[in-house]
Amino acid sequence: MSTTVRTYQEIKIAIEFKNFTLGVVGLGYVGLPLVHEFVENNISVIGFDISEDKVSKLKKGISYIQDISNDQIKSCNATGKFTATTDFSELAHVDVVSICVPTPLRKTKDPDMSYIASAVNSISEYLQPGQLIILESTTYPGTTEELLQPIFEKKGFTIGENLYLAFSPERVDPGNASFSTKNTPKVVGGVTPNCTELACLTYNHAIDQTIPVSSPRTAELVKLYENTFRSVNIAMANEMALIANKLNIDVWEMINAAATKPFGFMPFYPGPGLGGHCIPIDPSYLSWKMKSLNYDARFIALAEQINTSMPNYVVKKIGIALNSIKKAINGSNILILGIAYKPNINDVRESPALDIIKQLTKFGANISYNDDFIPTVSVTKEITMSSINLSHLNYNDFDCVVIVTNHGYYDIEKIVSNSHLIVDTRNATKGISQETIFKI
Ligand code: SAJ
Repeated sequence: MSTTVRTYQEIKIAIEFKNFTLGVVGLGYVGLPLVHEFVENNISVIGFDISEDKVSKLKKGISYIQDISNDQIKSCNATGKFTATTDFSELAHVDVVSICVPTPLRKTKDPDMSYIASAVNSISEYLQPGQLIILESTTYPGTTEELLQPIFEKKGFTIGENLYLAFSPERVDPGNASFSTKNTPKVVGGVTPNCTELACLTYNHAIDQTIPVSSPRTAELVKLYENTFRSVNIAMANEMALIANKLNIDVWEMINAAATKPFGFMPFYPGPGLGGHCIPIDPSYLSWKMKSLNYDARFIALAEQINTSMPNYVVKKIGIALNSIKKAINGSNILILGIAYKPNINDVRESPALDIIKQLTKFGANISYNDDFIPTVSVTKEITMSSINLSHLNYNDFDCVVIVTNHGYYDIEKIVSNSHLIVDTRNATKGISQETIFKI
């Protein structure tokens, strides 16, 4: 970090020639891969996090992120180009700051901006002339210009003259073997054209393609549109399941046939509900912002209503299945297979499996689960459960087996041939028609 006030051209040249230090605030599933990509490209990085535990793990070469290995952390450390710290005063010594902190929802479904606020307050305390600040956290359109910019201007800075500010949405998909931070195009929207240019020059060192747009709010909306697109289309697929059920049609067969259309169609599939820390959350940031502008984002609300109703629908289907053998949910032994929010990952956040377990428990069922990715789970403050190892269970000990998340390790044939009843929420039993199988 230079101490003299540099001109825009000097800053631009420094970034172009990798003569800069990047600060990454928030060393989670977004920040840590970003650190790795820049250090891999021989750029000095200081990683900032409030968690002492995360920082000490990184110093020891230990990764806590699925997509970054211990060896990758060790090699970052070995370059001497990476340090992790909880000391935010070090922000005074970086040229570019990337903010990668969580943006969850409060219980009231309003955006929880506390992580961004805390990061921005720390950054504003150590602001230096010529720094470039880039917000990556998913947030409502307007955050960069309405929340961050005024804070920095109050410190006496003029954006685009002696401080640079942009938004660039994170597009990290944990566990995605094809798309990484490096090869996923990076949308960048600066407050001024030179903010955009500096941010693109920065990312061009570590990411294959940057996509400049005209403003931070455009970039903020790009991210929300991407994930609202998924939420709405998944809701449409879920409603198709309800419609197909009424029409006595196999919704999976119908969607797979529709998916043969080589143009103008993109298949989404019904499921037990919408899990994860992105898709159920991000659209609410947009609808919240639009409410403040007296606009009702109806598609978002309708999608949320349908997606959140799916766990109820699954429980109803379980009731119908048990009823077919003259049993009630109350008192039945039910095995849930897969509680992570999607197959082959270890994330249970917002998982619909938790809602299904809660409802079945309320109706008096005895619940067990298997999920080798999730050894234990707190379903509620009162209910904590542990996964049963498949080798320790007999499927026919249960009145009903429910496939909620079809992890790759399940032997579907074995499950079908050894279960009294199966409720399949993922078409895991595709191609097997048996009257003991109830699909959503
Ligand atoms: N789901 C369905 N039906 C579908 C697809 C998904 O019910 O057809 C369910 C999943 O089971 C899960 C939830 O929706 O519970 C979300 O699934 P997802 O495939 O959207 O996966 P996520 O939540 O990991 O979304 C992330 C997002 N990545 C970022 O925000 C950077 C999303 O934008 C990606 O498109 C998605 O990964 C992806 O494509 O894998």
